Amino acid sequence: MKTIYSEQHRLRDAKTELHGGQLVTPFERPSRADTIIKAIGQSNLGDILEPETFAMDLVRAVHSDDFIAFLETAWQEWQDAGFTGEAIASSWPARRMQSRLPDFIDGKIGYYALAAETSITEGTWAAALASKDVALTGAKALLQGERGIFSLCRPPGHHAAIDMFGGYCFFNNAAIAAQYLLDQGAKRTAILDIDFHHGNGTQDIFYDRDDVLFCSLHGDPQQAFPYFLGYADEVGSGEGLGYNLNYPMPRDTSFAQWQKSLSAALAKIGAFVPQYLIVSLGVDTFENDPISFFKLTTADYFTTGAMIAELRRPTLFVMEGGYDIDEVGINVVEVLKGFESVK
Ligand code: Q9C
Ligand code: ZN
Repeated sequence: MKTIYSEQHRLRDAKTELHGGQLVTPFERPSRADTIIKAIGQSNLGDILEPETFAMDLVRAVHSDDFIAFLETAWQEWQDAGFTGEAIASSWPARRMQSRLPDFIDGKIGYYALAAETSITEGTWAAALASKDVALTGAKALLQGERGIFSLCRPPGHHAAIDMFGGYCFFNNAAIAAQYLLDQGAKRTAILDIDFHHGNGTQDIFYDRDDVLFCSLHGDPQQAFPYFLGYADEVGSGEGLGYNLNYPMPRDTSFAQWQKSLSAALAKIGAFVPQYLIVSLGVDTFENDPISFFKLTTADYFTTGAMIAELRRPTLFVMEGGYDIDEVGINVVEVLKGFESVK
């Protein structure tokens, strides 16, 4: 299996994340990709290729124009306002207030942020652009007949909604790839999100559509970020009714329990008969992940990859979360090796 990877991810190197009332070094940091690419290199999985550059139209197919324009200039506007720290939202259109877009950057960032932990910094825009190219290059390889591809996206994407960033995400790489596959002639694409966190952004983008089946396995929103979406009764709307499936699970969920949700999701995806499968691949379900609460072990990731391969669909793995820097690489490689083990 080929890996698509860009060094441009390094441009996303925020110094601050608001965590527990303190500004800490972000969990989503460049060394995550270093560990993953090193493990890929040592694994003999296959070649590591640079992405092509794709047109912004493909981003506009998923995100609103005003949101994209905001991301492009947010850091410059923050600096022009005289702020000396990284750009962090601190005011929101909360209940019974107006969702009207302010002019001033401190207000604008609150309008477009879904949470405060993710700061916008100097190279964020450039890194986010490269990350979507990594995803799209992987999708193009599927169109050209590859059976499995790994897009080592960083920054991640599944929390990014039509017009919101947050949860370490700016552009929704998996959603952009899915829309591209449809635009290139696919009738149906499924997205399986196995990151620990609910893929609220992907759900938002495809909620009223029946051409993308979205299935997300994640920590119960009563206990886990993003808190305000991801319940099992969110099943899609309009034509999309029945095409959004959430599998929230409690604290300390073991692989035996998690695997039942995975089997259920895979059965739904199989019945949908998608031309392509995109996996939002987070390994923050790992037992030692510093910000999550499931109990998967390294061996479980191989089994997970093999189960996904049993669908026998051309599959694009898009990197999302996973914050145990020492183990994130091996855990990703195990998923991909498990996938490759099924002939
Ligand atoms: N400060 C992804 O895995 N809440 N994003 C963090 C610790 C946000 C996770 C709590 C977690 C976002 C792609
Ligand atoms: Zn996550």
